[in-house]
Amino acid sequence: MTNAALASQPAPSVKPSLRPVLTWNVDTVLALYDLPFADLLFRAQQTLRAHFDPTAIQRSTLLSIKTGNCSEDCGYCSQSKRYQTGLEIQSLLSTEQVLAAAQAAKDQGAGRFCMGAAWRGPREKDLPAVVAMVQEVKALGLETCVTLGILKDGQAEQLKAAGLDYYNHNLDTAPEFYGDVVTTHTYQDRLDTLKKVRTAGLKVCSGGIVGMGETRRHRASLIAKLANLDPPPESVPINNLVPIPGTPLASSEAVDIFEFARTIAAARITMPRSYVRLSAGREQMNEAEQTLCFLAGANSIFYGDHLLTTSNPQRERDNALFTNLGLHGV
Ligand code: SAM
Ligand code: DTB
Ligand code: SF4
Repeated sequence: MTNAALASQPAPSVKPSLRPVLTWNVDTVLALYDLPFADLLFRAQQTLRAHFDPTAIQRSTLLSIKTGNCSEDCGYCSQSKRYQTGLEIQSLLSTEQVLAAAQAAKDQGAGRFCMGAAWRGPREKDLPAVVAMVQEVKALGLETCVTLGILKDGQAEQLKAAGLDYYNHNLDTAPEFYGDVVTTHTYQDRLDTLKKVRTAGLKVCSGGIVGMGETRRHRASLIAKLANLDPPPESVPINNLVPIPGTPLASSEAVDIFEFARTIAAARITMPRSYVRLSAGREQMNEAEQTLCFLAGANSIFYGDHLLTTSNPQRERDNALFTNLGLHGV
């Protein structure tokens, strides 16, 4: 599609049911990236405003429930046992420890609590403990999310029965670049897990990482892949690589903030009803850079001082930024 054709697409005032159904492909997403920056942000804002209160930012708090010693070789990750990252390994936390962290997250205003485990995927014997965590966190009145890796048949159903709302499983990058970053599992493995999650009736959280040495075309390809999931993920985390010393991607060149914001805008426009989360890497951005991402259509963040193994902006800093921008957390 040409830029002119893109620009002449129906305005969001057209009723959703009357809008033409678009199947995105790499070239149509690339055409978004190629728009003049202000045109791209304008379209992203139109899309956001057609579907969301633009002043409301969804907040999820993360907790690593099992840290490090992971069998996989994801080139960006501090938790792979193949890389010397100096990470302190932590076996599965107790339900009480998780519950205390969830209660604190709720008291501090988070709406969703996301529990992450450094597993290729959970073993059958791991699941009952996670099921108990989900049940108890849910009983606090929080939305629940877990990210446990590749699922086997039946596991998504067990999590759904426990009261799980979301399963996070990122496609992370373009299918054609994935093998440059991870060799111990495949893109198809990840797509298969997303299918299982959907079939079990869970909501999907899936996004990716920018800044792993991929090209713009790869970024567009990731966005097209996410947007063409049927239905698209309800939640789309866009992570900016946090370079971890000791990993193969430790010295990846940072992507400039405008390219990162273009990726957020492309996610917003292609997945109009999804929450697009400005995710890892926010600590490395100043207030103006984060604001650019909100203007590009991000309407969700990780809230709390820690991600999984790296740090996130202090809550007070986020609260001050929200006040300054007239945003409110939900
Ligand atoms: N082991 C599970 C898996 O791989 O799906 C769940 C945990 S894994 C740490 C969750 C996600 O965190 C990854 O898919 C990746 O998108 C993100 N992530 C991990 N390390 C990162 C880093 N250094 N910078 C940015 N994002 C990162
Ligand atoms: C996601 O897309 N980002 C979060 C969450 N889903 C699990 C994880 C970010 C991890 C950043 C690096 C770390 O703290 O280890
Ligand atoms: Fe393991 Fe997940 Fe890290 Fe890959 S991203 S090494 S699967 S924890």
